[in-house]
Amino acid sequence: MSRKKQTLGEFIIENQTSFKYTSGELSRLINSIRLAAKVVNHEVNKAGLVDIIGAAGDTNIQGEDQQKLDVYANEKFIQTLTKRNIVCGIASEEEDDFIAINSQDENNQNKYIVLIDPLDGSSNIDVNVSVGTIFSIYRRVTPIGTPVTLEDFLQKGSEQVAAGYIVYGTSTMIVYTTGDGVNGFTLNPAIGTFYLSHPDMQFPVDGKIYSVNEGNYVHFPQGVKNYIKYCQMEEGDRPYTSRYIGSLVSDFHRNMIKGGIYMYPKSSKNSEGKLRLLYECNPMAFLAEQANGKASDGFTRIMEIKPTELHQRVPFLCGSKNMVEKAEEFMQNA
Ligand code: AHM
Ligand code: MG
Repeated sequence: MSRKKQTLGEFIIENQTSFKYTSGELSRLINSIRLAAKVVNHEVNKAGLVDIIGAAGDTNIQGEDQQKLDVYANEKFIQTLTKRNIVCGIASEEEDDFIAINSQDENNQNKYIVLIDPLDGSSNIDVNVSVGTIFSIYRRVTPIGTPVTLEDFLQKGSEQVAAGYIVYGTSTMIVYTTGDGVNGFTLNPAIGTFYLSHPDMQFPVDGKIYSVNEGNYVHFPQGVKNYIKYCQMEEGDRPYTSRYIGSLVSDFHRNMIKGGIYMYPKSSKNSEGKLRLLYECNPMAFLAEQANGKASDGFTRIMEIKPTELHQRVPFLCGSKNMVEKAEEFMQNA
């Protein structure tokens, strides 16, 4: 007889007490992300119908302006996170500055900070390719009941209390960690429930997939070029397979399941790379480490980098441990 699958809601309640700051608030926070994910998923799934029901910039039947999906996702996550009296500050890829939530109110006991990329890889939407949401959660460092400051957001990735992503793919999934391994939940769209489908996810220690935008090859540092050539060389279990979707979440997700490395190095065009430390690299690095993988900028562990700006970019290598270590070796010896 098949065992009943656990829902995300049941999993959150069951695991609440194993979390070191157990107060139920983090569980409520994850729950609010679950809710926003469903709403955004519904909208993302309709993206192909824009020609029929109206493109962004059009006016809908109620006379409201239609929004671009990344703007829509941003609003939905912010609205949902703001309502619950748990979060005191939000930073988003879509907002220049952080948003302080009721932080002038002395009675406000909210202690969590959320950093979010509401719809990453959004250029893929127009062509029906999967996109994702990435989130990262911290406890504030300034006193509760005072206004949040930039200092609350510029914490090292190693201080994260939870992180995860939603992948809007052939199935929609939430994958997250609270520092006790990584679990993945798949949405059953017929009933709007996420089920635990991928318990205790782990990167294979070795892999055979490398994911990088090779269009930038000539602009990459020599160490990265050397590593790419190593991946392509006919020797042992190589050449590796090249797979690049151009949606960080999807490339990461596939590599975690199959074994692989994702790279967005710096280049002569982008001196710091492209990806943002606080809401793209740190949460993925936390997930990677919790899944027995690794993340670095080629020289330093991502989660040890002390951020100096909200929208800071860093070079990013992430994936199966042995592959990341090999790439680091090439970069450090070039
Ligand atoms: P975005 O935040 O503007 O969507 O950019 C992030 C995305 C990642 O998901 C993806 O891996 C990368 O940018 C692709 O960049 P490129 O097209 O330069 O290869
Ligand atoms: Mg992004």
